[in-house]
Amino acid sequence: MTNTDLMVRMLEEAGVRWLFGIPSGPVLPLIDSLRQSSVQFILTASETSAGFMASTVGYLTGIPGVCASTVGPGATNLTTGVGSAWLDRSPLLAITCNVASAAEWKGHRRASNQLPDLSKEAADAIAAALKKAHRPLLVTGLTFTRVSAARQLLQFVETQKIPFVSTLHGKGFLPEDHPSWVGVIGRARRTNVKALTDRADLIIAVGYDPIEINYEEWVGETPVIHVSTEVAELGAGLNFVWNEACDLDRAIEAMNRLQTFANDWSQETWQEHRVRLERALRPGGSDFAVQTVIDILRNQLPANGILAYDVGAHTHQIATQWRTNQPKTLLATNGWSSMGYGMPAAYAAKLVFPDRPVVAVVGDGGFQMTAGELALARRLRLAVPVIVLNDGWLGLMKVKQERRNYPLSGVFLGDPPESPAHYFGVPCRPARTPEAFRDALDWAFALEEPSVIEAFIDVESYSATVFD
Ligand SMILES: Cc1ncc(C[n+]2csc(CCOP(=O)(O)OP(=O)(O)O)c2C)c(N)n1
Ligand SMILES: [Mg+2]
Repeated sequence: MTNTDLMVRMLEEAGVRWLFGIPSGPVLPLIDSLRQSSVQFILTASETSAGFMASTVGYLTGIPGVCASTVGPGATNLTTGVGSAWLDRSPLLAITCNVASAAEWKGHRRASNQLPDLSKEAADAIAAALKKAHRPLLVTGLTFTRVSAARQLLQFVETQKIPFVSTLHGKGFLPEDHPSWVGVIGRARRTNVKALTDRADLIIAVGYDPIEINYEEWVGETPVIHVSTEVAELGAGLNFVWNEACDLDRAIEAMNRLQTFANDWSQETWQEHRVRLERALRPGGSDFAVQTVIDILRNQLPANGILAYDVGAHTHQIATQWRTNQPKTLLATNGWSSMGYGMPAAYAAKLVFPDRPVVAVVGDGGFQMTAGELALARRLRLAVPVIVLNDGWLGLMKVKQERRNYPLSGVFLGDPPESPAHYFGVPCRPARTPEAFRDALDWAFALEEPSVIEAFIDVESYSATVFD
């Protein structure tokens, strides 16, 4: 048995099913050992995508996603995906080739079963704070996505009759059609959401990871109870009344056993807030803007369908506008936040769940970075529609220049050309109206192969929704 045979056997024993990457001379023995194994080698167009695909498999399955590259440029390309997995907290194993070096990497490990059970102390702290509070608010985040039974927290919400918000990553782990749902923090129409969260006089953060949005950016001096597997950093001005690392599942169980504490919120307040938010997300102007695309797609994608999206102005809009009641139906990067994530993530999701509809939404800038992966989708016949938001701009950069009163410069991609019949053999259709987009989606979902839909949207609506 060779070293690479042994590596591959270990991957098999861990339940790994795919290894993503691009070979080089030193990687060839590994590729050769894979041939006889249950682990499939998936050739990507760039190592960056291999890293994103591995990160997505890790997130969806809990088994580390595996990627491999050559030394030097392969490894530096791969690190973009590795960084993304690191900050999105996805298990990932990256394999590259060795060069002689004295450097030694020391990792650290802490299994979740080593976390103290502070459930009683946490529940006591919450009870004492709830007793004093008039308008408590619950927030969930990235760490909450790893609890065993996220839905159980709904019992706490309903017993205490309190509203909840989430971060982008927390979406779907509590149902977003619940009367207590009041939004997503820090994304499109953030000021609408902040108008409500600013009224809270207690923030109960369950599984909140500041990697997405630092507390400093939105909580002010409001008392915070931080219940998570990691303690939060004590930023200046923050007012933590509880901040301990503990077993989150046990803490939620204890929270559910608390008696009801009265508060001053009313469901009407939350309902009026939601109506205002929905309206603000859909400013008038063009008939065919990002919000139209999102509404139509939401309507046509089944509840168990998976949407992977990229990084740009559209990320902000999707995070606030998209509604889901199902965990892990939205794939996005929100820490490292690298463009180019959306397409590989969607393809990885289709490998993991071949029987579920999977779709990618990407900006035209991100598409130009990753279009080569369409060749991968064609080779593997991954029936994933890629929706390109062809607005002609690095939309997020355009909005940022406007907000900071810079003249627009260096952010125009050019007027989008007519759509080609195909990219790398993957068929493509244009959509310039809501009707054409609906038809194109029907066409794409009926195909048993990959497709591209180019939605020629008006960029201007972002100026009203993103960073406002
Ligand atoms: C690899 C990488 N480079 C640059 C950025 C900074 N950045 C964030 S969004 C964005 C523009 C994205 O444009 P596009 O893909 O067209 O999406 P849109 O904003 O138009 O929705 C840029 C340049 C980034 N996040 N990642
Ligand atoms: Mg764009």
